[in-house]
Amino acid sequence: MNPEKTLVLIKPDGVQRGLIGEIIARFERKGLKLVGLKLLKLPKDRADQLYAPHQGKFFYDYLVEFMTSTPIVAIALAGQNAIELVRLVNGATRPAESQPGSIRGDFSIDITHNVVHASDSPENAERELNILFDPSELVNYSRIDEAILYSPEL
Ligand code: 3AN
Repeated sequence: MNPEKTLVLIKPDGVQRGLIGEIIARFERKGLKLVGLKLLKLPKDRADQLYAPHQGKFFYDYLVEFMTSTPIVAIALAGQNAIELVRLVNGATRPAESQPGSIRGDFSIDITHNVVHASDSPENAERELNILFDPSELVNYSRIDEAILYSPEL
């Protein structure tokens, strides 16, 4: 068992296109547990922190402008290997590589307006969760289906 927490953002295009329920349902059905959830307009300073690793790249200014343009949804998810699994559910960054069946593969055609963001490593998951959530906003609980979702520790 490798229990992890990770951050997903439903980007402004996902919210504007009415995809919030569809996207959250996919993570729930996978067996990932919602441990934090909020709708917000991302302040510019937090967008800068979130995308600090991309500062200086040609797409940076537009990415920050887009992410702060209209509301987003921030989701904290927990589960076994959550970081890697969430990125599979989201699909690849490049539109030509995101498989049908993934969120990006099913709902997007553009590399910036690509509906969702997710943390890509344990270090970034911790860093990004701290940017979007106060620790008091994350909840600890058991889901009733955990006993059947996971095999026992052997
Ligand atoms: P991912 O979101 O799949 O982890 P990253 O971390 O490489 O991808 O990039 C973060 C975001 O920056 C992407 N979701 C996308 O919105 C934007 N981005 C990345 N590469 C490009 C690019 N070549 N042109 C425009 N936007 C890009």
